[in-house]
Amino acid sequence: MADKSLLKEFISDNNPAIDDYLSNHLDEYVDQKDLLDSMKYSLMAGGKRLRPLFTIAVMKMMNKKIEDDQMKAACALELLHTYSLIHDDLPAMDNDDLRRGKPTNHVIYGAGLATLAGDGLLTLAFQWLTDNKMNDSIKSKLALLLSKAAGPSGMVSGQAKDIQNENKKLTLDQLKGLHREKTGALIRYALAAGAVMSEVDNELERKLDKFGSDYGLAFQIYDDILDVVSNDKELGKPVHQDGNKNTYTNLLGLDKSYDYLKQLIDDCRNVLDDINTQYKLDTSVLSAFLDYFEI
Ligand code: GRG
Repeated sequence: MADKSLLKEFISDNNPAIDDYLSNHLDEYVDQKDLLDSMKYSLMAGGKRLRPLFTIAVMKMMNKKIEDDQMKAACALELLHTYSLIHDDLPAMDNDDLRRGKPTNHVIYGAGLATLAGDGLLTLAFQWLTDNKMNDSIKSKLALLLSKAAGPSGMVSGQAKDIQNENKKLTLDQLKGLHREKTGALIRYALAAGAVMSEVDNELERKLDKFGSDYGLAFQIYDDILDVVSNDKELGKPVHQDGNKNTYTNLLGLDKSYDYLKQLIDDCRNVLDDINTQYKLDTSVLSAFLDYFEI
């Protein structure tokens, strides 16, 4: 198993500030109490904060200070990510009763308020990105990138493909395309947001984008693998996942899914080596994010 200490240290150094920002600032923006409770319930339900952590990691690599405005922009993505999970769990979508071991938003607040909590978080994300004192060029770049990543050319498109292709067998390329949009686009954006706020040059922006893109795909494959492996562990015998679901493990089998994951992790490491050599930047924290994958 990889040594996760640097990743753990980075998380424990930065998650409290992310959690504080989210929990202390939401109230200012939400007028209706039940809506606020519902938004806060999912926002503070124990997410890993992976996406804002990535934005912060890039900025720290570039030796940029994370002031209040940058924290607000980094946390905007966590608002948007939380919306996607609330909507994904709704009866009309995955109809899940549990997330992170707790009842899902609609189980507590009802589908109507849960839908609105998601809508509120999505909209507020763009307010937090733009209602701050960063310069206009940075703000408009962030808003454009996030709208592309989250909207109908990104996550929403991936989710639509997922729903429309249930019970149909996709090719590997189709599955990759779906997951690059559904899961990968926000992770890719998280890196891009750090690059934009650090005002890096175009070449470095492209390299970080390649890292984000490969990491996003790896994250989804790992999620698919964990679904199978953790079921095996819990029940002490192999469990056949719903074979109709479009997952890497269903399409490639477990061994080939692991191989593909390893290949993507290698690709990510190569990008970081390249950044380290060319820009003399300390990529150790970004590299530590790869230790999330226990392979
Ligand atoms: C409803 C428009 C719309 C989109 C939903 C992201 C998504 C699209 C659905 C989630 C499905 C899912 C569980 C995918 C697996 C990978 C993934 C995105 C897991 C959740 O992200 P984490 O692990 O969540 O970062 P935490 O709980 O840490 O915040």
